[in-house]
Amino acid sequence: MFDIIEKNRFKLCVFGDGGVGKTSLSKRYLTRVFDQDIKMTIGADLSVKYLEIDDQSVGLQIWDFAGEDRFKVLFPSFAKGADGGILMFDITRYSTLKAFKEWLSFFTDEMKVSEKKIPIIMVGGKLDLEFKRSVVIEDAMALAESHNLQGYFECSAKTGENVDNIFENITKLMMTNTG
Ligand code: G3D
Ligand code: MG
Repeated sequence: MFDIIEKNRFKLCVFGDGGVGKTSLSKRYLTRVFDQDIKMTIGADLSVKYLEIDDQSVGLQIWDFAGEDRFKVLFPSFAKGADGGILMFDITRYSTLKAFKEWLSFFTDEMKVSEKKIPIIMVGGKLDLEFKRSVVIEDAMALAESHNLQGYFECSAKTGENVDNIFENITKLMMTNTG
């Protein structure tokens, strides 16, 4: 990260119900995974990705929330100082979409504390399991729009479909947001 200027370093939080594919998505995208001990300490996996966007070097710190109820008490420290969010659900499990509102309000409550307005996008995972889809795409998109989220994507960590695109999009949104 040495030659990456401060304004191009971002904290990106990935959150949503357990089992929706957060860790698989992050792993699929990442080059480097930090020590597992961090997971024990903060209930999240933390990793770093470097990328080039519009001729600028960017350092992405990706925080992957453990998501289990016993870790929810740690959510504020997870969300603190975030520059962007990926709110994830599983297109094959409708219950994970229903949990959307709760996750979003957890996260935005933390953002209110710091009075920071940041981009959040919604991501439906496990697109390779289209035949098991239980969430209608139009419903999910409408939900994202009605909550003023800045994008809607679906992806598969298994096939890699749309994975890079998602991280590039949220990174560009964060860059625009900070100017
Ligand atoms: P989480 O971090 O949100 O809790 P994980 O979710 O990334 O741990 O994934 C939970 C389970 O879903 C895992 O299966 C994982 O392999 C599977 N999964 C994640 N992403 C995809 C995907 O894109 N397609 C398919 N088909 N499966 C996916 P297990 O069986 O290990 O529980
Ligand atoms: Mg996980």
